[in-house]
Amino acid sequence: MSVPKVAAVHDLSAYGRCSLTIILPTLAAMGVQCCPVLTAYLSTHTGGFQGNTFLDLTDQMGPLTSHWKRLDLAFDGIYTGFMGSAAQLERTADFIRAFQSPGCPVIIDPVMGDHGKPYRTYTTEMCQKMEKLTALADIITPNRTEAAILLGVGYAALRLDSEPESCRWAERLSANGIRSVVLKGVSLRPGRIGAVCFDRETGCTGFVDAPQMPGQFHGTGDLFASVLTGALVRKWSLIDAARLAAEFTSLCAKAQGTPCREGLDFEPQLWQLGRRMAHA
Ligand code: PXL
Repeated sequence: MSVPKVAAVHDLSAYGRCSLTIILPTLAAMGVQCCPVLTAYLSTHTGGFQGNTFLDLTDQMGPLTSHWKRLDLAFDGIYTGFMGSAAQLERTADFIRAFQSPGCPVIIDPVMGDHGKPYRTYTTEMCQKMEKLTALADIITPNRTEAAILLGVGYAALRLDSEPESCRWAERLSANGIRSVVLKGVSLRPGRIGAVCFDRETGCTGFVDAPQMPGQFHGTGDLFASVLTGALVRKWSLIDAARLAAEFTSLCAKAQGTPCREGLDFEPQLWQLGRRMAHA
């Protein structure tokens, strides 16, 4: 089997695990090649550290897209996440339009916020453009905050503690069934956390969960979406990919125990992900 390739439109934050410092090793452990489309280079991520540097690489994205088109490159998946500016969202849409093809799922993690609030760098314009960008997605992976922003409903109204209600939100996010949805942060039982999945291929909703560790761990959303992406391009079904993502994220949080802004110590656990892929 040839190694599947994922074009990952993300930033590189040098310290504090998130985005590419999670995506590159995770996809590699799953037997997937990651081709980064670098949006920005930061000294740290923006959550929990103050005064980070931000080298904006938006101007590189157009020339990179043209060069890859001239080379006639093709990908088995496109995966996008955190955005640094409104212009970056436009270039990302151009990139997706240039490389989207049948058999190349576009996975958009609409990173915008958490705990009911947008991240401090996200403007209203960026949130509106993110909502437009999700129209290009085959699969979206919002958390509760992002789902509320995408649907234009209040955070408090979007409860994810009952199965029928969670399923209804996931279906609404599918935009009439045209895209699949993995809605994260669903907790139907105390001590468990997971996601409700709407699969546009089958029209069915399903639920996955795993033990929930107390506290907030930075970068769990990126780890979850990376594992999901890796499994999808290795041709796992949506529900199996989401289950693996929930279980592996939980396993890493359990192994670490102490939440911190440096993110999950996921590296020592990657061999387990490799083993799951090898035995699938
Ligand atoms: O985890 C998402 C993410 C990615 N990249 C940067 C971030 C964040 C979340 O805060 O700050 C730079």
